[in-house]
Amino acid sequence: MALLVPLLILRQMISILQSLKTAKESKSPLLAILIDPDKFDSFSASVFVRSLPRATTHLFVGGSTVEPGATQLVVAALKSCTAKPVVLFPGDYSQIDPEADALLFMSLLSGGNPEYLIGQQIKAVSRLSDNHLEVIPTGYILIDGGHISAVSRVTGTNAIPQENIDHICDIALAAQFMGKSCVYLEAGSGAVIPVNSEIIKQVASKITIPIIVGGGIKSEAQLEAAYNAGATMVVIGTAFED
Ligand code: 1GP
Repeated sequence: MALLVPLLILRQMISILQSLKTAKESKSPLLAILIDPDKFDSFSASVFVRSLPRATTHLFVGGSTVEPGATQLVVAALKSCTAKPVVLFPGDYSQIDPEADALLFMSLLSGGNPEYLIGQQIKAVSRLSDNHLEVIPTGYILIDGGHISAVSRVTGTNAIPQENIDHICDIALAAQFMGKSCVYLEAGSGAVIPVNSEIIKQVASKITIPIIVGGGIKSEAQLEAAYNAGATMVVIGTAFED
């Protein structure tokens, strides 16, 4: 018990949500590299960690569909060779692993499928009650990235066209009013077109919670454009895999 207390304090000290808030306030944006557990070789985790871009602040783990147990193997492998925070970005509740540092507890607000608005979240509860995984309430908004994304396929929902900026802003503000701690603007993994800077800018002008942006970001210019428009964190998966 005596040892547990400092561990709990340490976990609280490195709250991921707090780091998002601090990054937003100090305008020091964050970079998360997304790992798809089905494509990751856990035996090469240390090589992977050494190859990360220097600017990497967080590791995200998850995918729209993942083999049972794969997430847990990846989290364990990463935790054994890096101190970078490991954040779950799950496609469904089966990907929740208490050994990670935090969980984006997402609700897909852009689509009308109750399973991804509240169904998966209820199923997740039994995996969350007895551990200290940091749970970050996240409004997840799927925006058209120029292709049919895995999120769209799995959830059976349509992405919002990029030109519907007012609608995207309304969803983001609704997320804030509902008590979400951050908003994730998602163009979908492998998007042809990332979330437009104007969307990020408009959303950032309406809400006060941090904005995470991901999907199709491949170049330094796109990364900088997202940061300059108001993204607190950018998530890159495919470009780093490639
Ligand atoms: C997907 O936003 C993430 O959920 C990352 O997308 O793989 O296109 O970088 P990419």
